Amino acid sequence: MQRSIFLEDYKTYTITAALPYANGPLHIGHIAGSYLPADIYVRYLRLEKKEVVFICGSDEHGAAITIKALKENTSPQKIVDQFHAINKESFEKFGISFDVYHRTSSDLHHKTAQAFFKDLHSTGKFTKKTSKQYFDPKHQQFLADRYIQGECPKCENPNAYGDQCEKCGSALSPLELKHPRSTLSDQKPELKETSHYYFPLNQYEAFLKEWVLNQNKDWKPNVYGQCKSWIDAGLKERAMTRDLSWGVKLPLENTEGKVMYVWLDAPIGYISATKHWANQHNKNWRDYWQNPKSKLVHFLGKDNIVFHCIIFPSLLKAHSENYNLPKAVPANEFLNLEGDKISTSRNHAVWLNEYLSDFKDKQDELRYVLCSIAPQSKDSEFTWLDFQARVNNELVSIFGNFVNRTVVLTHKYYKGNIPNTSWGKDEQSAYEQLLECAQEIKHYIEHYKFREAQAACMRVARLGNKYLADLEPWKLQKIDPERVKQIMGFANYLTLSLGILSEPFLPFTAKKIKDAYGYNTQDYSIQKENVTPFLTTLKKLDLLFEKITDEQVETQKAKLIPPKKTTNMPDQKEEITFDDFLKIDVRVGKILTAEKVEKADKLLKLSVDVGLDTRTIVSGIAEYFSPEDIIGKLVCVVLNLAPRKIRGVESKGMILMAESENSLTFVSPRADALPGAEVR
Ligand code: B3M
Ligand code: ZN
Repeated sequence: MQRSIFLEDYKTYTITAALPYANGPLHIGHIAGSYLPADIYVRYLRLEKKEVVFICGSDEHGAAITIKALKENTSPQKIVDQFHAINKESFEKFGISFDVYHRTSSDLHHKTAQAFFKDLHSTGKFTKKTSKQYFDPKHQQFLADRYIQGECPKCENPNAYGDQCEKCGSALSPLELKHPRSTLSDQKPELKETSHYYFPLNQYEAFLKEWVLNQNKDWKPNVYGQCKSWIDAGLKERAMTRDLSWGVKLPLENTEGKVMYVWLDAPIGYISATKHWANQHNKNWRDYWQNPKSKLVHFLGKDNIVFHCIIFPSLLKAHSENYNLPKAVPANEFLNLEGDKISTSRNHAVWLNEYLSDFKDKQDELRYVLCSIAPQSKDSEFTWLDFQARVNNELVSIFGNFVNRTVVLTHKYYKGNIPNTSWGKDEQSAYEQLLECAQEIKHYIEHYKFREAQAACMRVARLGNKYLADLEPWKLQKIDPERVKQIMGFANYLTLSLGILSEPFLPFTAKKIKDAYGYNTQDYSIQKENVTPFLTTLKKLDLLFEKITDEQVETQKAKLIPPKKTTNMPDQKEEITFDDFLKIDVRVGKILTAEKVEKADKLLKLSVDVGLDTRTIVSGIAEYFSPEDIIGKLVCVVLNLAPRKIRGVESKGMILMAESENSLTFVSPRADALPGAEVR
């Protein structure tokens, strides 16, 4: 077994986990990709008594949040306030032990990001360029590539996006699309001149080749490989500003309406979060970002690799102060779910907040399974059946079973007072295996191999089960109680060691075990001299894990299947924006007169008081209603439908009806609604 890399020893550790966008809840893909591995690593560092700051927070800017606000007719601030609170709480409940969970909408972040921008600008690190970009005249805003749709020039797909055609996979630029339209207003966008600040990434090629490709050959192959293909493909300048109202304003004169590009401000969010934490804890943030004796590690998912390994390091390099570059970026691949990609829009996901309420106090069960299947080197898959199998066959049958046997026997034979005796050769040999497991756990964590580390931890539980099963103290108690004391003394030693070693992976369970022994030190050592002093009494402990039932599995699986249609009603129509909906002017109207239209069996000619005027509307309801039935009725009228001539009669509007196979009914307001009242 290789020795610990802590031989290099750093003074402080700056550990970041990607800042999730505050526009939706977290799902298990996020957790398995970034937050759980980061948390395991950090908990381990703390147990090894390292000075660590574990940084995260909400990424609260970007076009996606602005668009969501627009669509939901609310403000970006309201959206990020809502999801910042939800996600912060989920992380806490799940035991992700951030030292700080900051926000990029905070004042401190805006100031920090602006100062960063100013440094780069004033030292000539940006170039300014003017170009023509699509602009939505209705919404008075420039359109991010994703918000322009049109016909793909390669395959004629009418719904290609400004950055990509999802049908043929071609990478596109907005100007290549035929018949472009804004996804905000559905209207044709205009081309308008705008100036932006660009970061010439191409000038950092030599630096990146040396730093990433030469000096960081030990990075995970998936990370190194992605960096290499980016660098090999040739680096291009990238716009660092956007025409948006939501974001960090540029700290320059005459730049109204421009903000920093979200991928420039978000990683600076790590720095502002550190400042926030340092202010509160009487620390110096520079010790964590500018002291070469600090180790910076970024945890993230594969879609963020380029930003953390190529763009952000180049920006840090360009800054006039000496910032540390990451020592490692142990990014994970993607987690799939029940045979399909996780999809937020299709609701094909296991949401963390829902899991936490469906499975009360079962954080460690999900942590265990997500760590076991983490997509460390390639995409992997979560299924509920596999979740059940791992919990039942591993946590319940191996881990829980061993601890429970120790607890039960110690109480049965000694009322919880742990016998203190010497060790024989069985104990000595098991001790050596325990030390070996502990060494493996450390080695694997230090090399970001968390699946392997957790498996090594489970070997301690297996070792304990085997130790008891081989020696069968329950058979010896009557004939050799002295030997049983020895066995049970050592079984307790193994149990507490398991509690200590499992804390990075299963912190809630570890705490229960440690508390049962009154073990109260922050230490990751399971050496004899460190553990034995705590082996005096063992409190009673409830079962640590319970089996996941088939019903629980079925309930969770059912959540993922889109609800079956129970009627033969037509499918939902294509989604429209709130603005589209607002275009329709629906009012309360009162039918004043009604008469049949000559030679048309289905039509009635109505005069309707719509508050603003009394107008003629022709309606196809004669087969269901006779004129005398409906005079005086209150109805809903689409007021602004373009007038149409029907059988020679001009119809100005439409009466809303609820229609299914054999029935037609009016959508009628209550009697106290007034003609002209708006229906929304
Ligand atoms: N918010 C992207 C994401 O959530 C982005 C990460 C920022 S890390 C500085 O995938
Ligand atoms: Zn195409």
